[in-house]
Amino acid sequence: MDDYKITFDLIDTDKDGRISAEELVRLMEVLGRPITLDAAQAGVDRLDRDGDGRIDAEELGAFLTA
Ligand SMILES: [Ca+2]
Ligand SMILES: [Ca+2]
Repeated sequence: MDDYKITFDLIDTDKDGRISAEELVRLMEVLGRPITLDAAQAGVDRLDRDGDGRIDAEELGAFLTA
């Protein structure tokens, strides 16, 4: 399994195969760097390539391996 998929599974807490802005907020809280939902949504939008408003494993991989 690729490293980014392990990372993805850690972030995707509801296991629906997509990282939502809410999950990003939770991740940053865990990392001790809390962000607002608006900031998380902006981050999701930046990585989102197919325009569904969420990050899938491929989109995260494209970001991490860029
Ligand atoms: Ca999810
Ligand atoms: Ca997407």
